[in-house]
Amino acid sequence: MLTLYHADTSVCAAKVRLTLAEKQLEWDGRLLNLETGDQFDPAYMKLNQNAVVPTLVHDDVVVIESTVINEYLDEAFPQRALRPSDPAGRAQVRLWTRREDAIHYAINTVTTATLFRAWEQAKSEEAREARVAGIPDPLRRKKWRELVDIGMDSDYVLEAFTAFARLFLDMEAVLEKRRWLASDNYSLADIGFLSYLNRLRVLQMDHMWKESFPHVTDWFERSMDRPAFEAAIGSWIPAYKIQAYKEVGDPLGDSARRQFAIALERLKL
Ligand SMILES: N[C@@H](CCC(=O)N[C@@H](CS)C(=O)NCC(=O)O)C(=O)O
Repeated sequence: MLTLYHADTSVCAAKVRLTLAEKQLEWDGRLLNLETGDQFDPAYMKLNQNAVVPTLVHDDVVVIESTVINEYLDEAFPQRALRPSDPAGRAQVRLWTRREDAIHYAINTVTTATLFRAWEQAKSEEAREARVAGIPDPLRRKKWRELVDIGMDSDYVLEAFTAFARLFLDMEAVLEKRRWLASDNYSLADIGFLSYLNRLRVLQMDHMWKESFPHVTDWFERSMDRPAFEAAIGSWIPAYKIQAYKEVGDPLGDSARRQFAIALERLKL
């Protein structure tokens, strides 16, 4: 029996839902509301001491960390394999998936500078302070405060856009030569980035690849065409959140383009 603790728009939970969908596995979901703090419930924190989703429970085995969960699923359920069978191919998958944490951090930056910032600004000063005081890690607290204060102009955003620029440059170079990131077959490497790019898309920031990286654009379209995309990502994002991402993203188009151009320039130097 597979149980996934997840959240509707969580990008890392979506990565695991993609793997479950691609492998056509049956699973039970426990949906957490991250905005009201379900992740801090002591019973949940016994499963995942980091107070984040996703967490997978497979019979009596508890697995945390989305990248590790995906690899676990592919090993525990070898049918519809999502990794090549040869060591060289698997090394390619790992080279991509080990970058997911950096991209996760960057997506968290952009979501905080846009949607979370808008939500925080609608709150009273006291409620905003209470939210920031509730972040246990001082580095995350500092980042949250700066992004809520200055949004897209923060250096955290430039750092995030630099991570995206580096990723798209590398993806483009590989996708010129083969159909998918790790080989000619779809794999955990592709799954690892799809929900992150989709977050940028709903924030109206897909110009980052559409205007400069044709192979990444084609990869993203082919990935979205797979039935797993709708099952694992599209159908989980509530309409009001799609609308909210668009409303905050639209007016930020120019500053996003400007930051991305600076990031690309930086990498060419
Ligand atoms: N490295 C972890 C990251 C987990 C993570 O940050 N999850 C986010 C959602 S994508 C979360 O639960 N956030 C809740 C919070 O920060 O309070 C993984 O890949 O599983």
